[in-house]
Amino acid sequence: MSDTTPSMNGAPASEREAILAGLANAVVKLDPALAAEFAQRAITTGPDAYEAINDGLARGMTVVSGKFERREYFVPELLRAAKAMNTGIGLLEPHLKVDAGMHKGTVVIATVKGDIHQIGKNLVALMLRTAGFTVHDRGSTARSRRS
Ligand code: B12
Repeated sequence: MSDTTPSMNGAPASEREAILAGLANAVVKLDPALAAEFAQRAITTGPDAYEAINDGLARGMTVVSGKFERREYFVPELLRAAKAMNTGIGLLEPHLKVDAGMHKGTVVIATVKGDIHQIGKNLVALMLRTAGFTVHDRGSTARSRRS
């Protein structure tokens, strides 16, 4: 594919790749302002919001995970990476294409009490909503059983 070949979303392939790389890089560089800048560029020119989240921001978080495991990043860096990721998602979310077809079902989702990880859970909830499911998100303090 040449540098100026249009992608499926309108933007040239090189521009699309640059935006996806920019989103990933913003998370790796722990930079919410950069994440916002590239999210805005995605909204204006493509790739679409789903791709921008999955192939951009989430790809960056995979790199961050590797750095955490190699002890190059620690919890404070993870928090800043999460902030960058959430900033990008917040801007992109209203632009996700929602499947307005048949109601597919209802899902209850949560992170169990004691575990504060919620980026993956939030992402899954977002994707289920855009796919036509009703999602009850119980947040990140849900008890694992009724007391
Ligand atoms: C970011 C992060 C954090 C952030 C979380 C910010 C937030 N608000 O969510 C912060 C800094 C708070 C954090 C804290 C801690 N963390 Co942490 N964290 C991570 C890290 C680097 C990335 C997780 C992430 O968001 N990934 C991006 C998302 C998009 O991917 P994902 O979570 O995998 O989700 C995808 C799939 O798993 C799946 N999925 C997820 N949920 C669901 C639900 C359903 C229903 C379905 C179908 C699919 C699905 O779909 C998602 C989208 O593709 C991982 C490393 C890793 N390898 O995962 C460690 C990791 C999860 N953390 C870990 C640890 C140990 C901790 C701490 C205990 C560290 C400490 N010493 O304090 C604390 C936990 C405190 C607590 N009480 O919970 C360990 C967990 C080990 C374990 N198995 O128990 C990991 C694996 C790192 C490691 N290798 O040691 N962490």
